[in-house]
Amino acid sequence: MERKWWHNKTAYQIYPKSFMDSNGDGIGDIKGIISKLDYLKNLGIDILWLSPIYKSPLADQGYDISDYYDIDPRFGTMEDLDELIAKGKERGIGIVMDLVVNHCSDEHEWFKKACEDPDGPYGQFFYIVDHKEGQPLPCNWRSYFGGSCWEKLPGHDDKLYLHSFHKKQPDLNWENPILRKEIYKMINWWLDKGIAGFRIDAIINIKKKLPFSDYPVDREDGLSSIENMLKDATGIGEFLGEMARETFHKYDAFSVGEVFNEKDSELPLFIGEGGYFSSMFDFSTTNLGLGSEGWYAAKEITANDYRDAIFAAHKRIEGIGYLSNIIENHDEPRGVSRYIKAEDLSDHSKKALAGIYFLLPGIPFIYQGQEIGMENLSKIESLDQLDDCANTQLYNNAIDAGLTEKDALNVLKKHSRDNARTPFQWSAEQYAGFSNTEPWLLVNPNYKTINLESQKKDSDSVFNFYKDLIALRKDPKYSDIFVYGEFTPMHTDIDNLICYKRTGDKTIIVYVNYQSKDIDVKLDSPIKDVILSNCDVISYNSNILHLHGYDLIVCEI
Ligand code: TEU
Ligand code: CA
Repeated sequence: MERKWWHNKTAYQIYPKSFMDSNGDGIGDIKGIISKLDYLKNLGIDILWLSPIYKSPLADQGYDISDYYDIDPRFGTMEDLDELIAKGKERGIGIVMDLVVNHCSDEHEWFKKACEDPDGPYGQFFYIVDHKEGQPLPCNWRSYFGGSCWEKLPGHDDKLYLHSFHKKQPDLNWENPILRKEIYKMINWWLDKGIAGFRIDAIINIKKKLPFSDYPVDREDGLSSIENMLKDATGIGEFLGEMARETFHKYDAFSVGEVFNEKDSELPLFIGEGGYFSSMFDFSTTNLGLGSEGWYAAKEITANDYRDAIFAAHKRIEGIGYLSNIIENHDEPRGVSRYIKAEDLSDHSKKALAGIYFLLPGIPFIYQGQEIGMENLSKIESLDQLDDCANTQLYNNAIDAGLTEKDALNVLKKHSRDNARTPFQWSAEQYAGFSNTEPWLLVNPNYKTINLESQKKDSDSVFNFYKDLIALRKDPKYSDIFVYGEFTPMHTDIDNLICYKRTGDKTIIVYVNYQSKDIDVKLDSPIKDVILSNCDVISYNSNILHLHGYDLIVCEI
């Protein structure tokens, strides 16, 4: 596989609104990010992905863009961003922007013009259909945020427009080559500004199965998940290939797709040599336990479920391309709260989870606060405490299924995206050192015990363990093995043991006892050296390794 500049990098995702507030308005901003560049450099970060900071009404926290060429004043100015790009470069940190082009905001110029003249050129930028009151809708697809994906076109009672997400996020019509050209022009404008690339939002949604048709109803609301239609949509490669050729490939830019439901046969085209994207995220664990009813009915995840999912994901792309590995992001609950049993949650088990994903093949992404072990909110008393537009569906689904209000709030406690959007916990000071005024979203009350300040000087902290993991991946003795080495799942017959081998000019085995009880593992070969672990005491002899609960041992054999 041709070596690319991004292969041996460590990436970090910032949710700007919650990272650092520099001007005391309770909202994170670009100057706040600039003030933390040395922190990120010291941590060992090479690629910095910013969730959207473009002009937006923030109906979906910036994933509803009203001007692709301007920065929302709540986050700062274009000059601030130019400064961030330049100062990032001085530190060897490339800025990756969020490319949100399945939809724009209903406050975007294009949509306003479409409403003025639905039959004119801008009307063709969207999916706008004629519709008479009382007639059936063009199709029964459910928006990702609940309810029908059809909404009346403002000012036109006889027309509807399509929105896969929020009704303030009208879908752009990628079947229109003029629209696509506008998108490519915008992408290249940003790449000319010197950003390192893009994370590409919800991109699998740009190709619909047309003409519009109903899919099997899968819930009480009489609608059908959009994902049922996506399974039938073919031909997305025409758009993705054209976009890559017209943009990313011309700049050797890093591009990572937020791709769900891609087909096995498409993988080489998606992330293979010269593929549509440099990489795509491994989402193999994010929907574990989820059925068609919704999150209120999700099953608990076992260690074997988690292991089998990530192992299958990596075997599936073996020899094809690169995955970008995560345990969380701005759409997910905190990884340590999602993938570690509540009764087992500790710094020890948080480090075990970190080691499992971090030493896999591919590019590790750290989401802001993950490096200090930030957790879900421990209590949610009412919906008003939260903000995310996706909470309503989560909550209503549970209530409609007969759960009590208390249990429905519990579903939010486990699955609301706001769990990942509470302000970064810098210190035990007021508002966790994020701002000197009340932040836009509540600070997790555990900030007094979980914060960066208290961990920086503690060599045993989660933070310093992440530093050790990043340093290990960059260590010239081992880097090639972790970046390009073979990946071999091991002992998949042993319950709750997550074990894999990485092979290059040396052989490294990662052992994780992902449960609270101790186990003994028969060694495949004598241990030459323990190169990283989360435990104080390691007991092994020439053929047995003893693992306490949540012990992680990385050894050279
Ligand atoms: O998320 C995309 C997304 O959430 C769907 O593709 C996903 O399958 C669905 O939500 C079920 O989990 C991106 C952004 O990351 C998210 O924050 C935005 O809300 C969304 O797109 C719309 O831009
Ligand atoms: Ca601010």
